[in-house]
Amino acid sequence: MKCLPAELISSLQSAKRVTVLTGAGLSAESGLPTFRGDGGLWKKYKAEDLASIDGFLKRPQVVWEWYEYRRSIYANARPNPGHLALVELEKFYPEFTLITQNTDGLHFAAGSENILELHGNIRRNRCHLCGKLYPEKVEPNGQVPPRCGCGGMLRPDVVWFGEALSPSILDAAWRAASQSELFFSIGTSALVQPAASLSLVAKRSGAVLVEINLEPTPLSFEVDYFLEGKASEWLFLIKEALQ
Ligand code: BV8
Ligand code: ZN
Repeated sequence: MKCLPAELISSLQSAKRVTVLTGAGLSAESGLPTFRGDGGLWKKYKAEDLASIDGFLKRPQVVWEWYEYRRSIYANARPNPGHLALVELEKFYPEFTLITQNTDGLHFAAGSENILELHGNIRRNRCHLCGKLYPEKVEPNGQVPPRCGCGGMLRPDVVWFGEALSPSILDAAWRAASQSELFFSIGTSALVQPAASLSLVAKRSGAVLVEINLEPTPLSFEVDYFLEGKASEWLFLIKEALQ
């Protein structure tokens, strides 16, 4: 039977500025594959071939079709109790920032508001040349990937390996991490940079650092609390502790 440590409950109840970083593990309970766990996307495909600039420029059609396949899986995914608990936490705290590495849009769908999508959103497309944004569903106009009016190729509006994150989004994430009293790293393998550094920025700035994961990660020896198990189960207990 899981229960929250008493000191963590008092930190939860007294905090004013809380930041949460989520990864694919939070969406696993919505049926979406993670990247590095069993059955993960990077077990079947090579990340550098499909989620990188080089991979896209080398084989744009293959990459476009792989994202169309992923979007078909994401289309049926719904927010799970872990996403919904985070919506309640946002209502409870005066200052709450939700930083996500996930590109599935499920935090928006759940009703979270102050969201920073570090790695973009697979439910949008953009022109690789001029950056113009396009909706998820675009007319194939006979070419794969479809073309923008400027002639550029469309691609999902995500951040690929080797691409820089949006400076304004990264700035806001850095600021939230450095000002938070309580920082949660939830459902992430803490391997991808610069996202993974945000937990350490929070810790170094004096935040209480909490990790929720099925198994330890490279971050685990740095945290104040490691809550082993499913994100939705721990987030339910955290939400209850705030009622
Ligand atoms: C950049 C979008 C610079 C696309 C993604 C060497 C050392 C350090 C860094 C680097 C290096 N070489 C290269 C780099 C930089 C590189 C990087 O970090 N590489 C790593 C892998 C070594 N980073 C970059 O390239 C970044 N850009 O650095 O730019 C730059 C500057 C200027 C100019 C040009 C360039 C860009 C990184 C973003 C890449 N894009 N995705 C897409 O989604 O298709 S990354 C991808 O990984 C996803 O976004 C995902 O969110 C992210 C992180 O993965 P996780 O979310 O953690 O998922 P994972 O499967 O790994 O783990 C799931 C966890 O959940 C597990 O721990 C599991 O136990 C747990 N879990 C499962 N179920 C549950 C659960 N936990 C709780 N409950 C459950 N039910
Ligand atoms: Zn264009």
